[in-house]
Amino acid sequence: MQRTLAIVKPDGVAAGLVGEVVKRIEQEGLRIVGMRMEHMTQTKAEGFYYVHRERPFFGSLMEFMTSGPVVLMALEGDNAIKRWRSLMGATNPENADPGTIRRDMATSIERNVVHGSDAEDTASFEVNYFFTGTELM
Ligand code: 3AN
Repeated sequence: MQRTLAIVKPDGVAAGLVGEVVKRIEQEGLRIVGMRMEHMTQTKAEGFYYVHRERPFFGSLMEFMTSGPVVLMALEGDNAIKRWRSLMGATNPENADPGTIRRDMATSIERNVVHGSDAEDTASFEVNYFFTGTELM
């Protein structure tokens, strides 16, 4: 049993894609154990993407991630990290498999609709970054 963090990014929320993303998560059989909307501050976004702080796209990514509200979800299930990454598709939508969220809905490598934790240690950090124990069902 694993937990992972899912985010519908500002582009996905603005485009009205929350329902479609939630539908795909539920159809995959992943359980949503936490869910909240938040408009991230610069500080909150910088802390979340700390590992990317030296990357050339960091400033632009911060601007994008703070440009509007996101939907945060904690997902639970067997192999949840990998299953959610499979639903999402590759970071660059041009390389994402047909039928994935990013291939179907993303407009660029930056504005790619969703986020998902990529490993057990980052999943644990990311779920705890946004949810307290009592917020997880
Ligand atoms: P993923 O979200 O697939 O785990 P990461 O962790 O490598 O990808 O990147 C985090 C976020 O940074 C991506 N979701 C995307 O919004 C942005 N990003 C990654 N690579 C680039 C890039 N080359 N140019 C612009 N933005 C990028």
